[in-house]
Amino acid sequence: MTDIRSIPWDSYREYPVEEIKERAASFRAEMQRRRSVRAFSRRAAPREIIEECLRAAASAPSGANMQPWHFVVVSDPVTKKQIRAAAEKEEYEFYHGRAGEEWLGALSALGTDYQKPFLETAPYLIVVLAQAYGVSPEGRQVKHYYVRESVGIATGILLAAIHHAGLAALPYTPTRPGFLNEILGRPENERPFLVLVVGYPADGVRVPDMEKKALHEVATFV
Ligand code: IYR
Repeated sequence: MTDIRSIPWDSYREYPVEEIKERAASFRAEMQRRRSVRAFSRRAAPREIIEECLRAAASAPSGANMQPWHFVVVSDPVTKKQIRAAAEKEEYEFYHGRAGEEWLGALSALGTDYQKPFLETAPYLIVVLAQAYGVSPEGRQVKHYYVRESVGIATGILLAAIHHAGLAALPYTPTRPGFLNEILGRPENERPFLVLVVGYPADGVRVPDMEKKALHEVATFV
């Protein structure tokens, strides 16, 4: 290895192996309780919680440590209304033709349609943007690497952090998300990745009855 500027990893803690097993199982159980919800309460949640979850997300590994992400946290009611209106316009076209039969069939178990009231009711919309390239302080383009992988990892950590904190989230993927750049005034190098809708679930919220695949279906040990 080439000589690099390095520091000892003092924050690493090795637990006894029994404790590692317990930690793995308790995190597994905690993550298995997570559900995507599509009905949110209007109840506010402290911004500090969102800030902490974003700090966790921003700790994610990324290609050449370029950290090619930006998070816009929308709580302003007027902006949320604009986002809902623009999203529903795109989704209307999606559900009335653009999706096609196979896609609509796959979605039927979720009960989704073009209406997205949660974009206004939830206290926070975290718009995750992927930076296709960076821009130096002098205005030069800086190459970013493995952007989707990096932003995907950061988003996964964000979702886990929100769930672990005790709030609900919905990863919402607008069909044609370009409207988000316009509404939020984001630059050309940033592409919307997805929107995490965050808040308390609506009272008595219900979720689709569906299951995850078993370990042997998703993993192969060689
Ligand atoms: N973006 C649309 C459609 C949609 C697509 C997938 I794949 C989903 O898992 C859920 C929805 C919508 O949000 O309604």
